[in-house]
Amino acid sequence: MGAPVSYDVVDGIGVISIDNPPVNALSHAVRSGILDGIRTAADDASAAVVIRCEGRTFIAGADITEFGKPPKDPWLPEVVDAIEALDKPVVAAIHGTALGGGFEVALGSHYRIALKSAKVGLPEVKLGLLPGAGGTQRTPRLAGVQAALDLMTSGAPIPASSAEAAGLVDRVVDDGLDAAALAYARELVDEGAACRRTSELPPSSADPSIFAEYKRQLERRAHGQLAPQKIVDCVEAASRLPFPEGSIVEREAFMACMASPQSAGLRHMFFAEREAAKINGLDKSTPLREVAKVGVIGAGTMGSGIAMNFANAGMQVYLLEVNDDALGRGLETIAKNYAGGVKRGKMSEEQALATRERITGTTDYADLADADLVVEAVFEDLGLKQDIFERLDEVCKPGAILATNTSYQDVNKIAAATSRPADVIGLHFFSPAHIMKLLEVVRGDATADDVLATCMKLAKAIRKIPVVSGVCYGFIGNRMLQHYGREANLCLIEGATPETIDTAMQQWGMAMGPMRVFDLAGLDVGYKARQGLPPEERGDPRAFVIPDALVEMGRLGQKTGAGLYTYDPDTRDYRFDAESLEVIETQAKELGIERREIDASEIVDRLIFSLINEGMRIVEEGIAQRPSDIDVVYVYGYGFPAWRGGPMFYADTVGLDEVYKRVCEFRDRFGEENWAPAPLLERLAGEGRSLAEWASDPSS
Ligand code: T1G
Repeated sequence: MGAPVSYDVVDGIGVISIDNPPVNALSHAVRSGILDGIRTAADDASAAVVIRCEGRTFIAGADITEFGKPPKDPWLPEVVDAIEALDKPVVAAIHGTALGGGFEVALGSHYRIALKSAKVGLPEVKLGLLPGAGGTQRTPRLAGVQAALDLMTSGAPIPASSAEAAGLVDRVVDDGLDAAALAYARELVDEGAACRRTSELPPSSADPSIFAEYKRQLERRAHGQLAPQKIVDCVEAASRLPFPEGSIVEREAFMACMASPQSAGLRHMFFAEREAAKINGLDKSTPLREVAKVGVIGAGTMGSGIAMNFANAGMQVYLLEVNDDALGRGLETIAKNYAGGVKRGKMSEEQALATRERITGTTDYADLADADLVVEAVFEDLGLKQDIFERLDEVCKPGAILATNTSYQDVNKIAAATSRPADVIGLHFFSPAHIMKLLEVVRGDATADDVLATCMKLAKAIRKIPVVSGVCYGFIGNRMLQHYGREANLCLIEGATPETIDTAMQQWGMAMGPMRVFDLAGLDVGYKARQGLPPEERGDPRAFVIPDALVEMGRLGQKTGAGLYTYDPDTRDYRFDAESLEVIETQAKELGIERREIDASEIVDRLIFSLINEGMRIVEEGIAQRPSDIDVVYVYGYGFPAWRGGPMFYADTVGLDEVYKRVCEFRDRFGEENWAPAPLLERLAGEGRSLAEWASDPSS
């Protein structure tokens, strides 16, 4: 492959073209190539310069694959400063998504022209970083302090029109970007336009109090995260210091973020999410099945949300229920969800209507005859699911993919109810199904490769993040959640309160403490599952007598206004009340448990290390393809803090020897049944190896 950057002179205009697929990332070769182009332009007869990109997007940022390796000159700030210092007008021509260092290249240019369909952004914060090539100093000078803070701390891209309104882009064209950029450069030359250097603008004035207030908001919105706070410091410097001094503040802040474990975790998650979409051993050229018409069986909360996902992706959906009443309730839920989306500005009324109209309700299986995919989403009863799949086997056309949304049931047993087990797969959505990003794609023993590959691609089409799971009770996420939940309930009966447990876990970084999660999901879910089991199969009573007692008092959780907490019906504010404490203390007494003080570090270690220990088993059994898949499951499905990189990455951060030591301590204190160290954990700890190292060669 040739050099990723070329330089030509077109009608007297120097053109620097970058061609570094897939996203024109600023690799060392690209940085060098741009600098060479600028140096060439400085000495040739060109009157101005255009910087443009081949492929689907303008530069999408620094090359993340180079992070953590020894930096190689030229650094990006040097390249951006050279662009800005050129003594002839430089125009950046933006299409696709100009992100991070890519947008900083554009900001170092003197003028910016963008396609209407283009977006610009500074998403470094999503990697635990901040714009490190002048972005924190140039953005406020062009768009003002507030807009700069919002752009950089959210990391969200904005459309070209908004960027133009904010002063970050000068011109927006509908199409013909290359020609428009050349014409713009020519125009600038003809009118003798100056080389407009943002670094020469004065500091962007601001009320100093804005920064402290912004930091307070971030402490809530991005609790415990370093990069957002550092971004505020950099913008504060840009409001006070000349560009060179402000750039020193930026450089120091950038290096601090780059060295942080938080950035390491977030960068790990960036690649883990993309790695999860790849299926080991599956030929990339596996032909995919066409999916245009989808059937969904069950119009309950899950089925309705699942139907919306496919309608949102432009597919025709048939939503089937057993009778008109149930169907009507489902369609009403869907209407409410779309109305909520319109109210929150997610879509227009017209878009909501057009999307809703792609969903047709029916009570007749015959309507599913030509569906390309059917997703069963009825309640968790294996027999019922098997009956439904038998029916689908009769009704659906050959080649239709038959999927179950089951959370726990054995996909192989469901597949065995049909004459076409190769067409059967699990698509485990997470509630609320039209919002949660995670999709566990459960590969049955007989699932055909093309069915699996089709579903992995379909996941991206419906804006989900797929992770392949093998068949076991609870697949990846819920299997690990059982251990996490067990330890939370044991801490509760042993002496903690819902508040101390939730506070410990939320301070550590979990989006929601386990007690609030139990109340949200409903304490009756576990209760019903246990009632269906003989007593000897229900597990350790210490782990469920409290929620069961609450259920039997009618305190099912948030949906009944009270569970472990009580909930304000209007605001949903929650508080821990005396009745709940009385239930906890009574149950402990009945089991002869002497309640004790349990500190936050014990709570955190028991809950998180129980996740890690089970995750090690899941990887060793091959239920998950790789440890990072488990990280994706937990970050996108269970509110695990992305800046800690997911449970398995976190295990390496702590060190497997330390994890193993704590697990052995808990085994010695609480017994082998719950805390037998996973064999892989024991082995790797003994060998002094990390999980990441093992994952690079699992046969080792
Ligand atoms: N570096 C290296 N590889 C990248 C990359 C990057 N910046 N962005 C994407 N890729 C790879 C990705 O791993 C995947 O590879 C392929 O491109 C397609 O990506 C100094 C320090 C641009 C919106 O954070 O947001 O600049 O799996 O599947 O869904 O201030 O990629 O095919 O082998 O995501 O169409 C700031 C990150 C960096 C942008 C396209 N920039 N990328 O989304 O495709 S830090 C970012 C994205 C920085 C400076 C700082 C998205 C996208 P593979 P994809 P997509």
